[in-house]
Amino acid sequence: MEIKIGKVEKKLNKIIEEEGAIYLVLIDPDEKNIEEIAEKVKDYADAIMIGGSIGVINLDEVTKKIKEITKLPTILFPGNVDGLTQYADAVFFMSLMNSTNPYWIVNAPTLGSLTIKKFGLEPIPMAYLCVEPAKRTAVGFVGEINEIPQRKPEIAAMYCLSAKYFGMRWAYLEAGSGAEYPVSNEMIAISKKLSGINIIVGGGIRKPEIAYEKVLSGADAVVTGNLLEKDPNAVEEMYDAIKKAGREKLKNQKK
Ligand code: 1GP
Repeated sequence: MEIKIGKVEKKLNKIIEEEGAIYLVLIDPDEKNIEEIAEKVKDYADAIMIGGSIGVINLDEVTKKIKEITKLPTILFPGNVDGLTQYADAVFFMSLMNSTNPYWIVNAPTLGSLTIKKFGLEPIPMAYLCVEPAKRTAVGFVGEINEIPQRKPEIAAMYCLSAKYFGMRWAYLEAGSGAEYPVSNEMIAISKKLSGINIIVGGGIRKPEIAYEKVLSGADAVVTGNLLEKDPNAVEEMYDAIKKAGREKLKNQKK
């Protein structure tokens, strides 16, 4: 039987093809100013990710509220099996491949799989890879990671290739929410080149010029979380930088 790609993933792929990159805004359901963020980002983000590493409360209500404000696709980014709601459109079906605990690699997604089916959520298969300095952030602690060192970009690239061979269509290079520095351009470039799958980059991206560099290096998607929690207006400049870099990347590819 042929594996079908769902509506949300198709839409994201189309934007990547036409605009060179997508901008994903991560909303932590525990944040206080969710309505303000959703209102502000609705004209800029390509999709909204909903999730957090340290437990979730009111996920149903938060997701419903976001959907009332914006028509953007909502993609769950579950920190554990409790990060699922029937009110979202899709879910990153992810394996934290470089965890030291099999729970995060395969058990959590397996325990969540029946709920995903029952809720009718579109699963988007993704390798979740935690890169230095993620160990010093919540995801590194909770996910018990074997951190990929920044000076060994080929290790991240190898994981992305492995993800592709496992049939995953996306890999997320994660430096951790609030990271002091993001994933390096070199790591992004080599990961994209070796695997060819969609590369998402996030963690510690706070400036438009940094997002711009990440896209030009080969990122297909940039995620910001903290930035907009502090200043929802920052979405505009971030969006402009990502789309500008996307256009340049497409031009370079044609040369
Ligand atoms: C976390 O990569 C995301 O999973 C976002 O990180 O909060 O640092 O933008 P920031």
